[in-house]
Amino acid sequence: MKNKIAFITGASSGIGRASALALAGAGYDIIACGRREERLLALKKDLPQNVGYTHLIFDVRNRDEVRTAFESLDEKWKQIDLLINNAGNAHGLSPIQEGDMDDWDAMIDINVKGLLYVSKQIMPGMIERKSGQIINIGSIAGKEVYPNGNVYCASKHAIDALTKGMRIDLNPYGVKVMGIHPGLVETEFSVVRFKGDEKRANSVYQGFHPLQAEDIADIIVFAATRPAHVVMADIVVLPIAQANSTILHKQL
Ligand code: NDP
Ligand code: 8X3
Repeated sequence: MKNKIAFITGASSGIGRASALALAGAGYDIIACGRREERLLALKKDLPQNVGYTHLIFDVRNRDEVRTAFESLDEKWKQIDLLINNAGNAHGLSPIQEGDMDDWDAMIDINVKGLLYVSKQIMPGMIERKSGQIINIGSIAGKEVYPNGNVYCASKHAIDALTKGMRIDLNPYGVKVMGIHPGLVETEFSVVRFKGDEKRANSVYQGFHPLQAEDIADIIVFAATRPAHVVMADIVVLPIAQANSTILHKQL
């Protein structure tokens, strides 16, 4: 019997990379996506030898790049069982009246439109085969709004809404749809948010034990390995120090 195939966006770092490793460990063949090819080549070296691997380089903001990348796959690789819509990031953290419009464009285009462009390529095959699973990586920022989070929170609320919408529209075809909404996970997320300011980024994760990318990957593997009749629909996962999007018990 052939391995199942997972298509993971944002597999070059953080949650996506950890998910690729965990799903490969669970016997999935991996299609790893991102813009940084050297990272995806490094990922391949870390995967077990007994799983299939291929990678695609595209920017989720560019719908032609997304389509061309998907179409470049061999037919066998197009039979995707599991889509992890993970690529995303925050750009900036400032009051809305001071927001940078390029940052706004980036967050809406990557987090929302990118997820749609990728899903648009993969949903038809799942519908035709009447099977498949889509896991969208939202955020606690998609359940609550915190000061200065404005547009990032809006983009993640949109993912929550799209996840619910996908679950409804794909329901007749037996396609499972899930949202995972993490709190603070220690990845490159804050380096991107603070535009390369490593000191500021590191300070986000000081004074408490943040979630690790592997914690989210564990949940993904658990959700992906439930019996056929079981859908894990929605989960919020937080580090123990975090009560919600604004209350964080730090011990500095
Ligand atoms: P990372 O910055 O470590 O990873 C982000 C990934 O997204 C990278 O692999 C990056 O790949 C990819 N990506 C970013 N922009 C694009 C783009 N335009 N086109 C294609 N790929 C892109 O952060 P995380 O692992 O933390 O983030 C993953 C997801 O988890 C995001 O959706 C984030 O919002 C969400 N999340 C993160 C939390 C956290 O605290 N870290 C908490 C809640 C949710 P490359 O640069 O190679 O293109
Ligand atoms: C990432 C977590 O709290 O910085 O989505 O928005 S948070």
